[in-house]
Amino acid sequence: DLLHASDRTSLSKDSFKRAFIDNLFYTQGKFLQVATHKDYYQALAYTVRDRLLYRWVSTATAYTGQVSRTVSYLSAEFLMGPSLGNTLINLGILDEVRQAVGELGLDLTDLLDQEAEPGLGNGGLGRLAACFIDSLATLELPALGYGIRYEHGIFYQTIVDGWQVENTDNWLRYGNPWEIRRPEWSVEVKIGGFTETYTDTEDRHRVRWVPAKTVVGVPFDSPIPGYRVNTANTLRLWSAEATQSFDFEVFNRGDYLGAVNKKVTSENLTKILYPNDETPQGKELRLEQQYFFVACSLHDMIRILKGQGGSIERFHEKFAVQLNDTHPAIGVAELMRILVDDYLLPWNDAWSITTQTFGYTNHTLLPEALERWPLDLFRRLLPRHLELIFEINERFLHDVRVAFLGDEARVRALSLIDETGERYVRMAHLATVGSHAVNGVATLHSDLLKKDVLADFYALSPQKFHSITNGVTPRRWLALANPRLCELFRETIGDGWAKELDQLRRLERHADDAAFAERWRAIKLDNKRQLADLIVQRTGIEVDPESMFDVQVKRIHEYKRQHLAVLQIIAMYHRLKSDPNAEVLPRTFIFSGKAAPGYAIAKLMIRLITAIGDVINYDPEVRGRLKVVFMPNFSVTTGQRIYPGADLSEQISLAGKEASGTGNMKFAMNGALTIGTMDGANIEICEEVGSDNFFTFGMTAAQVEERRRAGYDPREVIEANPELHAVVELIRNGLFSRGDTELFKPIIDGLLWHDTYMLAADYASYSDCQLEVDRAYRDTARWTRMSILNVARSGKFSSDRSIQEYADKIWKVTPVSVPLL
Ligand code: 26R
Repeated sequence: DLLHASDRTSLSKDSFKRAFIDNLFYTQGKFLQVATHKDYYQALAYTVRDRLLYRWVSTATAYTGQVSRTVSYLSAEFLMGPSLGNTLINLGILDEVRQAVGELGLDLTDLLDQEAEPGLGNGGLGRLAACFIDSLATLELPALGYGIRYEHGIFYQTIVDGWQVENTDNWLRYGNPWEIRRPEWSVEVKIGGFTETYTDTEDRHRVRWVPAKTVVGVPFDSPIPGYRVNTANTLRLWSAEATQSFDFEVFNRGDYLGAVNKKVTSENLTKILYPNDETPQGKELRLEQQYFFVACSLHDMIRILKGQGGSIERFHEKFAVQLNDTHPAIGVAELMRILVDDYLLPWNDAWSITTQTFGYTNHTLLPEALERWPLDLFRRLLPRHLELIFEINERFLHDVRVAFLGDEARVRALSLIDETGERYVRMAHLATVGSHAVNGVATLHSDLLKKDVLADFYALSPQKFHSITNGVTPRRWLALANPRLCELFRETIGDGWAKELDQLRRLERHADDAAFAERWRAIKLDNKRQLADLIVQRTGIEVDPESMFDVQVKRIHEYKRQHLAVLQIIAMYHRLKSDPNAEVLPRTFIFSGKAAPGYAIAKLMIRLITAIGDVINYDPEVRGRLKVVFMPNFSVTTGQRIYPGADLSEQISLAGKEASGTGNMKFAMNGALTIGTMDGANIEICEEVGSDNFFTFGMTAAQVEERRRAGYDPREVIEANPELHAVVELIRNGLFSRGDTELFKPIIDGLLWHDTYMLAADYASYSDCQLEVDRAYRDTARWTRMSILNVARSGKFSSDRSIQEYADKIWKVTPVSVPLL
């Protein structure tokens, strides 16, 4: 009763205003005359947080008495994006709060813009984790997100002279009002050292791990509110700190600098997020990070289990632990270590608990992204875990020999240890063997997993394999990002769609309504105007909102083929130059995305994009009909402004390479049409919206394989295609590099001599398809209809659907409704 109607919980406007002023005074120590926008933001954040904490405490209370299963989503990355706007949406108080701060003379949008983005992820995988915890809370499923509180997230990208420059991200600079430090739940993590055998009191042979150092993991909790439910789950991120006792020991020996140094070394552990570029080889700190957060998280789950009076034998009944790729796969060995060494469970019992606990999601087929750790490095950091992995492997390979009657080729292929050259631990194999369920993230990707990367595992245990197509949260990617479109939804079909995205189907019957189409176009145009403002502000380039906004935003990578789009843009430019009166549909090409700092070709691809922009944007003969823009520092925040303003979504990876893609879904639900290959979730988007409303081109994954088998020669293809040939020559001759014929040579040579991602093979098909796009866009009514149908049929791509599938097929968890205290 103490909580009711207080200024910390009430959602009424007046109460909110009082609380806001209160926080400005008593948490920020400021008053209206001297407060900055940052102060107002902080005061608002704390005001909203109080309302959130009320739900959080209610949720924790509801869960404590419960015997139901909890999902632990283990992910090295959570790319959350700013919290304030999303929290206002999920609590259902956005409009009231806009009014409340308005009455105090403030503009909510300005305040929302103050929040630093926690960029604790690289891209798709990290953002998926963020969408998933939003959906878990919305579906009222008990869940914890476990990850790493990096002090510096993904680097901040600027463009200098057309090149990417990386700047350190410092998201914690002004503090983070959404987190609560919980030192009382700190965990000591041991690393390094050696193992020794001993005989226990019952005369059994045991192994003891004598670690070299200890690091303390301190949890920082953030509440994750569901959409218009009382549930607020927890995101628990671990931060590394030095142990006190450890410092004193060295200090007492008089080695002050040594003590400080060791402290600094420990705290380095969670300093920085690794960009997904370098192969994992030799990245010792990365393995340490992975072990650190996994060990902390498993320890935390056991604390929770014990707190509820549960016994360790029931661990798997209390927790369903999902491994987001192989980054947390060391958890399999760690849980075995805890059960076997600390709790002295028999091996088979421990193994049964472990495999019933874990599920593993694979996110990539690219061989260079499959994690392998050199044995020496692994032994140096985790000597006991390596022994356990050997033991797991021995028992597993015994089963393999039984199943395949001594087929030693299979044994080598399946082994957890790669012994083809230098020896490695194969993390995908550890994750697969240690889990009861393995899943891909789109239908094609799951099929390819079964056919290629994990084919031998599939032959051995086909029942383990699942496919769960990714999804994105409509709360952030529609309700928050595209308020104008959502207002039209509300007037037309109500607001049930935000929780049941399939309800967007009700828009279908308006697809041929001229007045509705008119409003639809006006909204898109408004969104494009806003995007154009942002573009000029960030790049200085003026773009015409009436032109088609053709957008490709994602990490810069050869397999994603941003340079295929570049080739095509140059062809259009060439057409215009050859005939200045040529009918060229005005287009604005918008690129955005980060290249991994160590990935030279990807950085050169950015340089190529900015280079063609520098020529095309300022060529008077083009008369503004073509513009090429590279928006710096793609992030959740900029994404929220880009997707709603897009007409065309470029999803042009080589078929078989993009596991799923999730940007493709965000575009479609915001009314952009897709030009895409039959890759990842593009296939399913095309299926849902109908092939009449989707522009497909290029080889299928099967055709790619066939073509490669037949012997692929890119030069032959380029030679035979005058348009493509001309484009390659223009780049090669230095048209976009002031005559410098060396600058783009690595890209051109790659194209001519290897063309690993088969741009040449797909070029003609892509170019033809773009002409089809032009034709469709010229027919305004047709385009609008297609756009409406894309949105109306995008319901499948809600992460609520994905999470429901995980809950049913893999986790076997059911909702727990939370009463407010
Ligand atoms: C091991 C290390 C070098 C590393 C490689 C790759 C670390 C992180 C990555 C990121 C990968 C695994 C990733 O983000 N994959 C993306 O996952 C998305 C969510 O499932 C998919 O939509 C997307 O297709 C896929 O590329």
